[in-house]
Amino acid sequence: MRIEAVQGDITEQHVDAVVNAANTSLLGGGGVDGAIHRRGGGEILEACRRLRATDYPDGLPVGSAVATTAGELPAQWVIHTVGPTYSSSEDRSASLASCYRESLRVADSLGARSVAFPAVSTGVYRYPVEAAAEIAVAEVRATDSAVELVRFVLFDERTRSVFAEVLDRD
Ligand code: AR6
Repeated sequence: MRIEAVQGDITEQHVDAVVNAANTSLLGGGGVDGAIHRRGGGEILEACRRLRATDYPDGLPVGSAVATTAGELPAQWVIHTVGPTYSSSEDRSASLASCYRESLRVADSLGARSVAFPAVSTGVYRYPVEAAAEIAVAEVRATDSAVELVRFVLFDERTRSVFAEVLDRD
């Protein structure tokens, strides 16, 4: 598996699947989630509504992942995952690791060979970037998957350089 960190917009990635930093409702929000629904069109929201009406009446649990069409995005699928909100009093790293592991499991079930991830939980959910990058890289490396390319797509240069530094460590 090749793992890389680039600066960019996740909605523009030509990969098999892009991961959405969603919330439990699956019905949209700001940040990556807002951008994916805006650029991907209404088909993604329709698919999310169907998931809520069928498999996830109570919403998608934190640390889980589920796929929908990518609508008008260049990718084929969106894999929605729900990161934990950061807490200074409770260690939620296992939930964040689960987002990466479960997203790769869903990618495998789709036959996706290239997957782009945003820095899940580091925006609205306030997870510190350094800790989030360490969890993301360690979990992707530890996950047994047929995915050949994992691309971390980071919106700003600071976040990209933190991910690149963690990737370079060993
Ligand atoms: N491409 C790549 N990265 C982006 C993009 C983009 N188009 N837009 C923002 N980022 P966030 P979270 C970066 O807030 O912390 C939503 O309202 C951003 O700078 O998108 O998991 C959901 O509905 C940050 O580094 O996700 C949830 O309610 C990173 O992506 C909640 O926010 C993640 O920021 C999820 O919060």
